[in-house]
Amino acid sequence: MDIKRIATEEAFSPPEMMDAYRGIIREQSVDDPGFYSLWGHYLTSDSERPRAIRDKLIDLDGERLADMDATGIHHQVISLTSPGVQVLERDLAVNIATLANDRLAEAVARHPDRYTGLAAMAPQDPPAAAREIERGVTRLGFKGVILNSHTQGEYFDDRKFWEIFEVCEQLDVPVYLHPNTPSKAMIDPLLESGLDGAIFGFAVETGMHLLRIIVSGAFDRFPGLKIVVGHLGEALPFWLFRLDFMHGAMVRSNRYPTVRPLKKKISDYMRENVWITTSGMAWEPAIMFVRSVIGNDRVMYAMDYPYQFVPAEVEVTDNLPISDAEKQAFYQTNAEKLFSINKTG
Ligand code: 1DF
Ligand code: MN
Repeated sequence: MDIKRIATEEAFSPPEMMDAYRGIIREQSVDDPGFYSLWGHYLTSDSERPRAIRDKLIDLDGERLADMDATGIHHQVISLTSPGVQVLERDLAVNIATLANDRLAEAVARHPDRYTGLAAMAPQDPPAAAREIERGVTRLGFKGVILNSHTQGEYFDDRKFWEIFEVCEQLDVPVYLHPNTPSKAMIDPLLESGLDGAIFGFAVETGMHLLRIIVSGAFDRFPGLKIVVGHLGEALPFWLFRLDFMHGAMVRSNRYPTVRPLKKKISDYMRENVWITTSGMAWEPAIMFVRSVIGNDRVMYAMDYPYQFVPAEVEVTDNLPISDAEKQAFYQTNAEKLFSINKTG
């Protein structure tokens, strides 16, 4: 069977954004300990992995395509690396999002069969973000939007961001809710033990963000909104039973004025509005579990290039104990449908 492997959480950065990050580190100009932990490491360390990541992030041609060929990845869904422009001062954030989108669109135009792009945007300026998403989708051909979790401590359950959800629902493009380091208000106990990054803090932050969005009623307001999460759902699939039980109990007993009844159970939104990728989770039992509770038609492959460029991991998903048709859905057709990727691509 001729299966195309589509990797759905693959990162890039224009050099200009890396320069902006260097400026923040030099000036210590944002109050975001997670940012310094993450990018202080990747931008200043001389060890092998951060050096390789720095080089691969800014490449959208030779090395990236060679790495894809070497691992049998036919197609990447590419997005601006975390935290994207969300850590930048508002006007610079708007400008860098535009620049990143122009660069990514040019790369997709050079390699249309190999890349699909997601639009970057600056939640710091919601009307500008909505306009940039519209430009990205209707003019640049992007097939979704990247949201790198919190924006300077703010989360998308806040109604001030909902015009961004509204335009995504209207354009029928998914929002990839990608990790960021935990926001300042919650990072301390993780940071002091070295657990703030991709090892665990990313999932704490991002799983919580998705839950905040769900319990806020955002999917009742925008029933067509589609959200993608990586890392096998940032641990939420394992929690569905308890989430449903406790949310129902809390609503019935009126425990919090902010916890309102929802039209559906939390697990229903997870199965109807959420898609899940395997980024960083090349582990058969966990993948099989998530497929069983979320559905085979909404679990997709992701590598997390260049952060987790481990060629041998592709064998794990190649060897999943599923039929060829299911494997084609997992690697290819689920992503083609969700991101409207041309079948010939
Ligand atoms: C890391 C992992 C960094 C992921 C990422 O973006 C990232 C890491 C800055 O290992 O530090 O996207 N990830 O998704 O697992
Ligand atoms: Mn990632």
